[in-house]
Amino acid sequence: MFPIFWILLILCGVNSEEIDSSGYLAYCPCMGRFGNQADHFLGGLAFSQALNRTLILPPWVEYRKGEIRSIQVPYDKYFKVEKLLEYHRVILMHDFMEHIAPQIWPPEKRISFCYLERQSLNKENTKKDCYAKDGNPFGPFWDTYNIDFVKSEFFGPLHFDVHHSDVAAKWSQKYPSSNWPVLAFTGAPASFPVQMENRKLQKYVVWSDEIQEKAKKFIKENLPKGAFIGIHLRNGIDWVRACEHTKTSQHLFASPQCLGYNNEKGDLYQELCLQTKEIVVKQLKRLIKKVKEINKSNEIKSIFVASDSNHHIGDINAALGRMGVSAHKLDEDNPHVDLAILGTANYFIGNCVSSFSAFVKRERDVKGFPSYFWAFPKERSHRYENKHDEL
Ligand code: GFB
Repeated sequence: MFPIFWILLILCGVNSEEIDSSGYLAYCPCMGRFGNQADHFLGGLAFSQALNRTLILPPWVEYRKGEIRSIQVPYDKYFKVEKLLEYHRVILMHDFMEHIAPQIWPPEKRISFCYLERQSLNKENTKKDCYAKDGNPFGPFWDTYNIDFVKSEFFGPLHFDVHHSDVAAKWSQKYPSSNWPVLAFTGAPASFPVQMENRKLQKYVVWSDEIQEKAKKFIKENLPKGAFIGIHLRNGIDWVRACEHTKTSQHLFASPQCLGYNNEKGDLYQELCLQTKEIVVKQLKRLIKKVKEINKSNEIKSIFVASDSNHHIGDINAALGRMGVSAHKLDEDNPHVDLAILGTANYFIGNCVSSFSAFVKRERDVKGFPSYFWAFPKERSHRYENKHDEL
């Protein structure tokens, strides 16, 4: 007999093939800005693949000056959905809510998942709960899709490290898709920084045509013909403050990308996080000279500078003008176009501690393009010279 559930779905106008009987996974990218969210995204993608659930693609959460509520930007504004499908089943959150949720995730079944109960911002709320919508961006995120939760589920001691344990099977045992068609997490089901095993998933995160076009247009219209170095200068006031932590920590944000996840390649130091203009100019000069020696037919003609604050265009032009190299930046503040241009540069020098730089490094690694970090390895170490000799 044809199961009544599927008859109902067809009557409701939903093709049974559209619904993934293995279930779905949603989460709020509620921590940090783009770089942090991108790290988490790779972990969330790996986790949903290990649990064999379709990943509901969260929008990117953005913050605008003067606005108290976050803005949710659909995943496909910046990246191609079809590329992700080469790795695993995914669906845009808007599409899920419009076509699938009415069938398998009605309002009374919406349960939020958190490891342990969280404290409410309202002290009068003492119930054990995830308070998944308390605060910004939590509330605005779920509100974008008119999602309210009726209950909380505390999933501890289960965790997200599917690479070093059989936890994926445990998730499936405890939360079978037949009873739990959607697992909706209060935060990303992933670690920060991204786990080493998940870095290669960057291959499936490919810029949308719109962003690629903007990047190409800028390069064509603004950079002199020839090779260019893309550099990331992270130097805003938030960063200056954050770099204070280099004095007391072994790792900060994305620093495992150069120091190694267990500090195999060294300890954290201030210059790795925040660079003087002298460090920047010196390292650029060195790279330009090296390229000149080894690749005469494609010498460096320009520097593309991406920065959250001070691009140092004047300083770089003053220092490199005599070498016939000019510095350029976007006219507008556009982090995604900055990233896309850095991803295509002939050479890249980034900030090892910044997860914004880390996005570029991963993209270039999967493409086989060369990347370097400011002040790494540490000056006066012989390894520093060797690294550049490798060019
Ligand atoms: O991306 P993100 O997590 O990287 O946050 P970090 C930094 C944000 O600053 C980016 C802007 O998402 C951009 O909005 N930004 C940084 C830039 N660099 C550029 C750039 O080159 N061009 C443009 N247009 N915008 C850490 C966070 O930032 O900063 C931590 O991971 C914490 O959570 C710390 O907030 C202070 O890893 O660099």
